[in-house]
Amino acid sequence: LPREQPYRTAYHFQPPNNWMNGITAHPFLGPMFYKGVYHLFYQYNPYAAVWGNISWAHSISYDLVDWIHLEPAINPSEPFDINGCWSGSTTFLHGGNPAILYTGADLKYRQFQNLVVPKNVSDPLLKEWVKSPLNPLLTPIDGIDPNNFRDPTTAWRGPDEVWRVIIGSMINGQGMALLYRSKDFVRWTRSKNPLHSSTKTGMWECPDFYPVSINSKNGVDSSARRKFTKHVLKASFNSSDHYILGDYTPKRDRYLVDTDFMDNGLDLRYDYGKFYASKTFYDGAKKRRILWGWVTESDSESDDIRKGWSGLQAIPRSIQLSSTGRQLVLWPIEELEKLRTQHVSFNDKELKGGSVFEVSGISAAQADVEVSFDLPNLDEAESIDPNSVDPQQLCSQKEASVRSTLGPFAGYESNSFYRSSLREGLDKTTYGAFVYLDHRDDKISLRSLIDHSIIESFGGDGRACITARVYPKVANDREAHLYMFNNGTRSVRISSLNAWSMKRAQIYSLRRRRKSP
Ligand code: DQQ
Repeated sequence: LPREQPYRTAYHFQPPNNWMNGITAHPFLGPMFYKGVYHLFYQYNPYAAVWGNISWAHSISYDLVDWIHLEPAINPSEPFDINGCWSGSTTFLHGGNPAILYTGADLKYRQFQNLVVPKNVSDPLLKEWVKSPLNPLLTPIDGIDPNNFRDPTTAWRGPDEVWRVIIGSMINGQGMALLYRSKDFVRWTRSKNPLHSSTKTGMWECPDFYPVSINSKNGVDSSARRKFTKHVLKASFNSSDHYILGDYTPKRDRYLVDTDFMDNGLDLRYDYGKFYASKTFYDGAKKRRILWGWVTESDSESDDIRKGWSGLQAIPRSIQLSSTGRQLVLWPIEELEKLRTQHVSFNDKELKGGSVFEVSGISAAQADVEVSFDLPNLDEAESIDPNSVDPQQLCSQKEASVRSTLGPFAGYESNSFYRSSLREGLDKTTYGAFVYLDHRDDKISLRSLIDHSIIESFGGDGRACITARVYPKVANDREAHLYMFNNGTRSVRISSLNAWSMKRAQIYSLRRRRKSP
């Protein structure tokens, strides 16, 4: 990494420069290609490292690890999108051709839903897209707030062959997913009732709605009609991606939820750290559902302008329903493991109370670390009522250095965590989450992906994830170290530790640099 760019990542997705935000369309695997190509579209400002001039940048990959940046697929050009081509999604129509529905903003930031289709479906890279002459397809009428009407999902087809799509909104202070139906993907009718709404949230951005299998690891296509599924509804609000589970019957588009958004003591989130405006897609080649999420910077806007870029994508995660059926489990896609290189490992090591030791032999600033602990006798642990305690607040009050009998022994941390706090003007929020354990569990595990200025952690085999940004002042690159610590008074036992240095992903750009308009 160039010395002047210590915070650029080595294996996370980021454009060559400028501003990036949420995934606009889900990436998809082109079914008409000889070799499958993953397409990723994301919100991008081609001119600066701040939000504005939003267009749909386009990158392609064969494995979701190495990327080629192409020219943006959709740019503002018409009255209904002149202020930005915002979030949307791709859907495969009959015959397998993709179509995109996206939100356009006009001069007053009023929002409209528009359609684009590939100019040439036989181009495997789908470089050029054309806006439908019928745009805008949906306008904010009949009580819809024109400034809160955006982010259409991937559409799905019911047994009646009618398409459904939901759009994020807020009406009378209630966050909701407006539901529309269409026979031809062009003329859409609003359903009398939203698919779901909440009095406890504000505007829902980037909703997502999809089936997950019960008792199977396989992902499910949004339009598939399978019996043993639950439906996930995700909405982005309060700077987090929250989800609920329920049963969906397409006949009357009824969605009966198991628990609701912001229910007491149960706030299910994809990630309890920095992770927003995410989107899933079904990868038919590997029969899995994959999640992409946007990770913002924690430094200031002037820092972003100085470094010339802002925003990362988290490593794509596969999504499954947990064996309990009560939550999702998320895990980095297996393809990432091809970047693993130098490896250190050991088993069964006692970590005495108050001790710390260094794990050496890997590059700590660019690493994949898996550790599991024997679950200690919990009779001696302090007990907490999850219904009345907010884990993030608890972790903010009691930092890792506060000693108790058992722990905190949360494993390890990169030196960059500490040193990052030397810099001024950063958002240094502490995150925290509960990990739900099963009475059969005899271990507790943590995997972390460390990549210069980002750390993604997966607790309990993906039952609770936390993503954070770090901007080390001193502990950059080779100066970063990895430590295991136990700040409790009792010993804990590391059942196994595996850590790898990570290679850089191969990123090529076929994109022109642009000057301001
Ligand atoms: N940002 C987009 C919107 C979306 C929000 C505009 C998510 O479409 O609601 O860039 O960050």
